[in-house]
Amino acid sequence: IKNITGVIPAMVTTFDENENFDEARMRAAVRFLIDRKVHGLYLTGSTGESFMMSPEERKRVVEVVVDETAGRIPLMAHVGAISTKLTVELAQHAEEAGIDAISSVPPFYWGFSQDQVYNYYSDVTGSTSLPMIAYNVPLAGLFGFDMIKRLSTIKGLAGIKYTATTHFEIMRIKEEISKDFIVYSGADEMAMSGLSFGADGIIGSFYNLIPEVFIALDAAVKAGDMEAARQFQETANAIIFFSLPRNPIAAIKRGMAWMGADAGLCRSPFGNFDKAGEEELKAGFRK
Ligand code: HMN
Repeated sequence: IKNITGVIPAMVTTFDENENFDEARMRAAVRFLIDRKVHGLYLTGSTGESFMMSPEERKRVVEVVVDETAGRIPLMAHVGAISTKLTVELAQHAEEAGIDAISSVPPFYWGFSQDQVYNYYSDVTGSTSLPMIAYNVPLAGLFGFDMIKRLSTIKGLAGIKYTATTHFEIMRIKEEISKDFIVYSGADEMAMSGLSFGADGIIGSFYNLIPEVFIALDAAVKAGDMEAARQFQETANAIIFFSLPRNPIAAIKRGMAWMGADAGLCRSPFGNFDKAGEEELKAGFRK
């Protein structure tokens, strides 16, 4: 896991016109991202629309991406589901398929107790020999620092994907838990902040679309060139904030299509762009 750092797209899942998983488009998207020098891929997360997919479909996506990647870059698979049993099944499948690390949101919807969440991570992490990256994201319920600390005591729980915006905690994790506890910053519009507060890498949706801007940003932060980093962030944020109110996952997929990797469509109820919407999007991105 030590070598999974840098810019990691939370990869989109490609669906066809009938909302079925489109394997050929997925393979093309993997090649597109590897050609653009991303440092790894994060599969079947929120951006991958995983909560709208069956377990069999999620497994198939993992298998296809492992096959197409052929070991060229490291792969993480988000295996989160509400029940421990299903998550363990997906985690063990990911390990057999050849994934390098697993990740999971906490069980959500019923408002599980801290002990239940802890037990979930402990059981899932113990079910494979892969490192686990816990996922701190407002949509599934943020952990809070004490819970992060508690989760870090689980053997094999190697780090956290931190999609909260309270970045002082990234620094605190490195200081009070361990500098070896891995942190991936998850808010693309704050990538510079996450990296400069000590994150080991960044995982997010927009790295499917404009990875080179973030690869340059990451390099600038590492070189201590904060002015250059700020400019890259500003460029990226124009695209991010134009997309956010307009169905961002579908927008990312359309943008990839214009660049030669048709990442297909989104599943309902997300919806997609009609011709006029796509033209407006294109014009907005050009600006
Ligand atoms: C994933 O699991 O697919 C992600 O990595 C999600 C990622 O962290 C995104 N956050 C959410 O979707 C809540 C961000 O990339 C986000 O889309 C971006 O920062 C724009 O706000």
